[in-house]
Amino acid sequence: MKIGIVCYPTFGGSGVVATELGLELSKRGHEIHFITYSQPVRLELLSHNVHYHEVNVPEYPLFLYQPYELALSSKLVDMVKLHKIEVLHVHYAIPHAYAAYMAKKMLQEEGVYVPIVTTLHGTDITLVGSHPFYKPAVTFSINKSDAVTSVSQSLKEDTLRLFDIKKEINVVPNFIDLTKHEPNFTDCQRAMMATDNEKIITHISNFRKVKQIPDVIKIFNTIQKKIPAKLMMVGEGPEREPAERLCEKLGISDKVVFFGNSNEIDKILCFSDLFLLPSLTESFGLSALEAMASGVPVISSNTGGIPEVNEHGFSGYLSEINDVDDMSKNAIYILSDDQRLAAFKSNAKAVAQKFGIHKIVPQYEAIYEDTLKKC
Ligand code: GMT
Repeated sequence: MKIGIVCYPTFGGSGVVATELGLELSKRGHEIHFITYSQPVRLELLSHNVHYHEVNVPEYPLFLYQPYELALSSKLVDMVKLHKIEVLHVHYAIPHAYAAYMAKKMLQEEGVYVPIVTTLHGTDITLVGSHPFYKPAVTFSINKSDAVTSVSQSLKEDTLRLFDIKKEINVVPNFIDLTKHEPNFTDCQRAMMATDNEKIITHISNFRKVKQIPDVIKIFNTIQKKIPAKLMMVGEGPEREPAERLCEKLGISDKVVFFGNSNEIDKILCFSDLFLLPSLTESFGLSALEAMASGVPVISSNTGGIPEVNEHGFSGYLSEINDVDDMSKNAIYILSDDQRLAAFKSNAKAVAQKFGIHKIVPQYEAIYEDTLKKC
């Protein structure tokens, strides 16, 4: 099939999932066209069946806000016609589902039919999309999609609760290329980061409020009082600077490394002993799955889709949002006994197998085929 993929090209989970999906589909013989405003961060190699088309938004001083949706839908029309794209798969409803619907209608005027598959990722529903200023347009574009998927059962339920949705929502969980997390794939440089007696704790996110970064620091602060440890903070975002200040205030700056954004998270996860994800909400928690695939147990909040990924008492522990004391207690419990830590590590890896890329991607292929049959 010739598939157009629209996503945010940034380090966010939705862009990562869209990019990994496109790359896997290309390996399975499909022709993939990424259509977005810059080259997706995990899209390193373009090839004969992986293409990238940039959406340009010309600046005009009259506009306080440049009309990205308009530029995107025009680009979609042009690319569908030029490359004979058969299906458009848009990741993150805002504004992609809306722009894709407009493109579809414009194409119909010219006798070209292209079905739209919309994947809901989380904040497009739980935080941004349900805002009254966006809600009618988000509801409309979800209902007008030819197929709708959500990355967890929890996100499906949130969508049905928050919006008046007439369309069937298929749950297609996020996935992971397990081979990239195999020890022999990664050159593990643990000795560079910590001594043998220190445990390595990791957090990866876009450092937004929803990630509860102060909780990450507080949990680590409690851990390091009992167990020699280092904290790896990976990612960029508005909460990074306050986090650095909090570390200074607590006198733990020498034990915390801020990496910024990284394309090599497997290299950081390979030497990690524990992953912290105390988010306020999380439709899935792709970073937790990436950690688990590397054999890193997860201490997380019990929110959204996280319990569909992190199995309480097996691959890690779940605590109520903001319950820093419980999360610290669970972390110390796992880390304080090497045999127990080894068992949690192997459990985490075992759970991650359920989300292997080869199990999940065929589900998307079946959805594309189904939408094509109906047209
Ligand atoms: O986590 C973020 O804030 C980024 C966001 C995104 O849209 O890129 O992530 C969402 O989609 C990911 C991929 O499906 C999920 O793993 C994340 O849980 C979800 N984030 C939230 O729901 C907060």
